[in-house]
Amino acid sequence: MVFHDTIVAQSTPYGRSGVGILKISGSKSKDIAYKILKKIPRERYAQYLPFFDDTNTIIDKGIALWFSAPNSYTGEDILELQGHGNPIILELLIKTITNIDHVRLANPGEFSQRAFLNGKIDLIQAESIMDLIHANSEASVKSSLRSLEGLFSKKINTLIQNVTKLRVLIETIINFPENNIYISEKKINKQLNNIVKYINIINNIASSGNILKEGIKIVIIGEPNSGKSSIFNALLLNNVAIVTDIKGTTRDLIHENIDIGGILFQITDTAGIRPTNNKIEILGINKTWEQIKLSDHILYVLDSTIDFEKSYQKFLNLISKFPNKTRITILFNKIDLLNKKLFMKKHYQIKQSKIYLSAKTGEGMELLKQHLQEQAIDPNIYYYAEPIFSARYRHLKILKKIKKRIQNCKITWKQLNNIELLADDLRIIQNYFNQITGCVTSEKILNSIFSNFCIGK
Ligand SMILES: Nc1nc2c(ncn2[C@@H]2O[C@H](COP(=O)(O)OP(=O)(O)OP(=O)(O)O)[C@@H](O)[C@H]2O)c(=O)[nH]1
Ligand SMILES: [Mg+2]
Repeated sequence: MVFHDTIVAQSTPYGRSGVGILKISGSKSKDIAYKILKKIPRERYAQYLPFFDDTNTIIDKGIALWFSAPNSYTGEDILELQGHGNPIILELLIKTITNIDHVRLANPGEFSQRAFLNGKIDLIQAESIMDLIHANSEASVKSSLRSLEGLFSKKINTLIQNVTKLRVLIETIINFPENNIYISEKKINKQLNNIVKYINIINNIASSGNILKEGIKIVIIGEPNSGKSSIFNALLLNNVAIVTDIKGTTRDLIHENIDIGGILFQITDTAGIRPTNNKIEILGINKTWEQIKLSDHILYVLDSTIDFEKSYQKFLNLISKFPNKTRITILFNKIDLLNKKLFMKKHYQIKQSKIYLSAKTGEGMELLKQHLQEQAIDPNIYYYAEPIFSARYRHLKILKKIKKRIQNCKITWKQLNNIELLADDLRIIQNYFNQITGCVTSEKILNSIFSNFCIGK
């Protein structure tokens, strides 16, 4: 695909930095190279050259890289200039470059859009690049990279191949009845079942990719004054939540993201759960319950100075209302106020994981972080096992639709045994797959995806 305009953008973040990179893509890249560098750099070699402005004055010196079409990221001629990260110099360079006719600043995501439209990357890979730019923890970055290598595409393609095989067989039966090809009902059912099974596997793995991007949801709950907000602040190393000795201080939910050992967590501080007539507090407690339902892991805080039997009984009463599979850890807070060893003896009957800590002195806080990390990489809990790749909600939504459609198609097939209807269903299912891989996709979807990109990508 040939684009009329040549585009330029700064790939590095704005502001002063060690290196500032400009990326140029399009048919005018050669003219730009002659103007700025007085030559076209040797292809795929890093060359140290002076950069000239409109008045032929040297404004910077740096590395220039040249990639000829079609062997470049976008499939077009690409020039990359790596100069000093000085905003004034970079702006002057951009001004010099855009003074050439049909050269303009790139829109967000336009480089990747061109790469996609020129068949250099598929839609899944394009979306992964966006994930990569926005990924905010180390593990998320790795997950996005995996998708970029096309792992998700590979799995989806295997699935498409299975659907296509079945489709081809069925279309052949319909269109060439003289060939007398026969396929048993049982065999068709088996193939449809296999497709559903494969979708389930992809869904499980893809969901873990989303967990990574969003952060594993941790909610801190417990009785008023047990020290929930203090623990929340200690985890974040920041006094985000208000702490007082007045019961019912926290009313609203407070969410913060935190990176522990490369894994992203979303931690939420909540209103203490207790019977109350205070209208605002009741609203806060309702919100706490809503958050509990959304969470992957509940941290239940107990004040160690309060009679254990009583507070543990309260905890046991609440636990029956928690969602089934949610992980629970009891945090015995304020251990700075008592003799820990004597205190721990009483807890042999506790089945849940427990940690002794003091938000005040910091004792046990590292242990808590380690614990959160360990739980997060337990494959039985978060399906965090290899291979993880990042999948957008759109993919998951389409997979859901496909699964539903296949289930319906199985029912219709069983009831009516109509091979034409089955062929129709399979065609629709294949179209859904195309929405994932981007073979057929409306311009509207495309534009909305690429407009989420950063400029310079
Ligand atoms: N000695 C000691 N005091 C603590 C500790 N953690 C919290 N406190 C004190 O306990 C009181 C309540 O702390 P908060 O963190 O506000 O408790 P909370 O559970 O968020 O309370 P609500 O928001 O009212 O539900 C404050 O006076 C804190 O200073 C601790 O580890 N040791
Ligand atoms: Mg609080």
